[in-house]
Amino acid sequence: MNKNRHMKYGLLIATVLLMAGLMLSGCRKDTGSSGDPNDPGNAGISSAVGDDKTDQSTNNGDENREDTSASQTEQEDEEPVEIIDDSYRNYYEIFVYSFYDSNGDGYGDLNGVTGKLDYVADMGYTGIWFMPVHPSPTYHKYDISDYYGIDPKYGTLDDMKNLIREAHARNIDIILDLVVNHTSSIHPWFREACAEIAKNGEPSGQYKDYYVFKSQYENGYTQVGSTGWYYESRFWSGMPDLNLDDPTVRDEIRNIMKYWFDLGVDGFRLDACTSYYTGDVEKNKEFLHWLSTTAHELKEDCFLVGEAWENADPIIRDYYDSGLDSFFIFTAATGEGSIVTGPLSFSSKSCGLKMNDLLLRLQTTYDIGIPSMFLGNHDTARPANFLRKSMPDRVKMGGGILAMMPGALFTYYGEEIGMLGTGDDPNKRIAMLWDGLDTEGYCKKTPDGIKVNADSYYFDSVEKQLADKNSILNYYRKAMKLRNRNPEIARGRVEILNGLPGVTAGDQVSVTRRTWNGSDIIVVMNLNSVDEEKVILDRNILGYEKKTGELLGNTLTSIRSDDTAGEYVLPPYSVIILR
Ligand SMILES: [Ca+2]
Ligand SMILES: [Ca+2]
Repeated sequence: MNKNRHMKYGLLIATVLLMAGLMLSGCRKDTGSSGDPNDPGNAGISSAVGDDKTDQSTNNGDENREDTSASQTEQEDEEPVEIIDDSYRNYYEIFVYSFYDSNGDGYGDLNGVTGKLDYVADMGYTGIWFMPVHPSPTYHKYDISDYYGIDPKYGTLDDMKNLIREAHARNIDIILDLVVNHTSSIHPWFREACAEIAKNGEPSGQYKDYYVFKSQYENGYTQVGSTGWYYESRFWSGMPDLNLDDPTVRDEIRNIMKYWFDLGVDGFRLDACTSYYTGDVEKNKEFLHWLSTTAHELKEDCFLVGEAWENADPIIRDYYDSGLDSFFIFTAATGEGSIVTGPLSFSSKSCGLKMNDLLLRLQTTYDIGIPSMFLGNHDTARPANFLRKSMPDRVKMGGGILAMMPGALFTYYGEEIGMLGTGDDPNKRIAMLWDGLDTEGYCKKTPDGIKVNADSYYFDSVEKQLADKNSILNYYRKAMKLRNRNPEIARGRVEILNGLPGVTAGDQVSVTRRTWNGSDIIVVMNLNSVDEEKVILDRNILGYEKKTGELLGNTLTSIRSDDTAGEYVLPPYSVIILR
């Protein structure tokens, strides 16, 4: 192992023992085995789910040759893992509103999150990104009316302080959404500025330069009452754009960051950072540079990640010149992104090579910063939608690919149980299914009052999936822990091994070396959705000892491995780590 000086011990032994007990509680029917006949994913492609009608013998006919190290790997999964105190973390994105209701008023709240921190930690997450928690007139709270407060539905400032303390005690960093492209239209700054215009017929007073007022209508502007003035409001009238050129506004933003850093917050996710100056990349970069410099002066090791929703790699690459720690890699995420169209493509016969292409492109393109990898978030369709709910192994492999990516990783709450959500935003933000629709903690007040019922959840609850070894949840849990146990994955240089001497592997298989801090591992991924793949890796040439970890899309299959001969037979959608 490496000798990183900043390592700390992570997990709670009690939780580990509890989980070990749950894992042994038996194999239940696969949570996703009820295939959807209407799903096009079922046409022509055999989904390798653990359903009775799926013949596992085609993948793995010989139970006797089952890998004897499998039980050993399972034990290793449960061992406490050292969490490195840096920004290459597994972040879990939480929408507090829909997460866990601790006081029964129907809304999720901060104390509900605190009560679930053991769950978050046990899943292998080492950071949380909170969507806005501040007072706001909307359910989603992306229009903030007080940057220093906590929305009363979510709790109090003391609840937040307690949550931060409890999270840090579990080695979980906290990052907050920093929404400074705009405020709410009910923010006192904006109300005061508008009152001055109504009174004096033109912008005046203390807040006249906080927003962008014009005396002529332009696209993206809204009229101030019945005056002859208009304010910039790129998203909608309830979100007036701040004037980020104004030094006083910058002072306000600095004060907001300082306030939350002083309370223990570890960083920020920067909302809508390409809209700071609409259509002006250079000015956006200048502001991001200021923001980054200011934040790191306040807290040297803070983590800032920008939401630059761009579909072209060169533009995001360009944004890294601002010096910001990280940006979300939208080009890899969603149903149209390069993860789904590359290594998870149905039509390609070289998904392994496509995985390698993606890894190399990330490395050369984002060498100067941390790529923040994700599949979906609160603004996109959920991964179980675009990876196809009828193919749970593919849904799992999406998480497996994420877990094998360099950089920081983000999972949107509910993704780990395959929750669905597409179309209008509220559908993408429904309540976490802990147990049932009437059990403790379920958030009954739905976003914007949309109708949610049992059909809104295709896969089982957290409770049921915890007890099912073959569930999406237990796959994610194992994937996150594998990532934590092998820090080379998030932080290491990638070297493609396919085609090199000593490597025999088909094009559906990705074989890469990851090197970091004087230590290296080999990651082998079978991205063939239907067939097993045999891989031969010469130990003398490649310099590894043995298989130390694995991820199976279907736990009813198994990996056949012979470390001495360097021969491994990987079932569809499986991953092994050699060290
Ligand atoms: Ca509540
Ligand atoms: Ca703006």
